[in-house]
Amino acid sequence: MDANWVPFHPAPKAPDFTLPKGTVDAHCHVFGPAAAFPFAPSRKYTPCDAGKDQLFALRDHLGVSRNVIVQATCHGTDNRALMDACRMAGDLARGIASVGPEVSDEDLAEMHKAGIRGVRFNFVKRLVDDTPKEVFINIAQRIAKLGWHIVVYFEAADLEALTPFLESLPTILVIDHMGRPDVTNGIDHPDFQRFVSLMDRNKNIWTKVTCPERLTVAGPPYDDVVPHAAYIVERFPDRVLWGTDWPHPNMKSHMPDDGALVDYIPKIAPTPEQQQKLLVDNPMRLYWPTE
Ligand code: 0GY
Repeated sequence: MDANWVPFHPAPKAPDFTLPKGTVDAHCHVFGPAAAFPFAPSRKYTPCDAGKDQLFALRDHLGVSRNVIVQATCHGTDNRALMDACRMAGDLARGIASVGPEVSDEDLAEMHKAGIRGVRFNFVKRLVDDTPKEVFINIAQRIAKLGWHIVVYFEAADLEALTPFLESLPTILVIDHMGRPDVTNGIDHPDFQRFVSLMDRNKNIWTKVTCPERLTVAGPPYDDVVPHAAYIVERFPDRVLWGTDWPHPNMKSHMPDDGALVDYIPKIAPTPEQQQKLLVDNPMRLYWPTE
């Protein structure tokens, strides 16, 4: 583990907010454990172990029913820890993988069987080396045939340049953490409104109203992020997802209490209708569709 690595909260509080039955944590990760699932040589950080058993214990502690586990960059394109977690959870987890151009159709079929339902395209320079757009386009065309979708992670400054590429992709896109707005700019700022208008124009684009702990400048309880997230939930109630982001990779300023992250939900989704869509109906439609 990196010398300055901050491990996840050892004992999150019991949430005061009672999650609706069937809540999905639609953004979380597993790290290793490294003895069973070594980290990738190409990784930009080496985290603490944070395996499936700890994730499932957190799920039960918070009152969450299901997880969508997103491949973390410390595992590169080796999806074994992710697939193992999905298999062990049975129908209670789905996964988002990272794949390279070398992935075979057999690999993809195996992933589908394990519960993988999408791939993540990452543009955050401190996390990954550049991938040529043609590689992403080729992967997108292949996974579209499986009915999968694409999770996209980028920084707000990259949105303008990425927009034509994003709008050319053939599947549902789920954008991580509202495109990482600078919350010191208000919701009327052109950068945030650029993100809003991308979602307005493209009904296939969804977003996760996640990671107030990353976007905050003020710190817990993250009230400076509420206006942005509440705006997105109100405007796009059918295309938003929530998640913890456990075990919170690369958090340096502080480590959030996952129970407090649950208590933040009613601030951004104040009505029971919004909560039901954000926490249950939307992720179920995307990850557990009734065939
Ligand atoms: C997140 C955010 C981060 C890391 C990763 O895969 C990852 O390593 O996603 C980050 O450092 O901002 O969504 O977990």
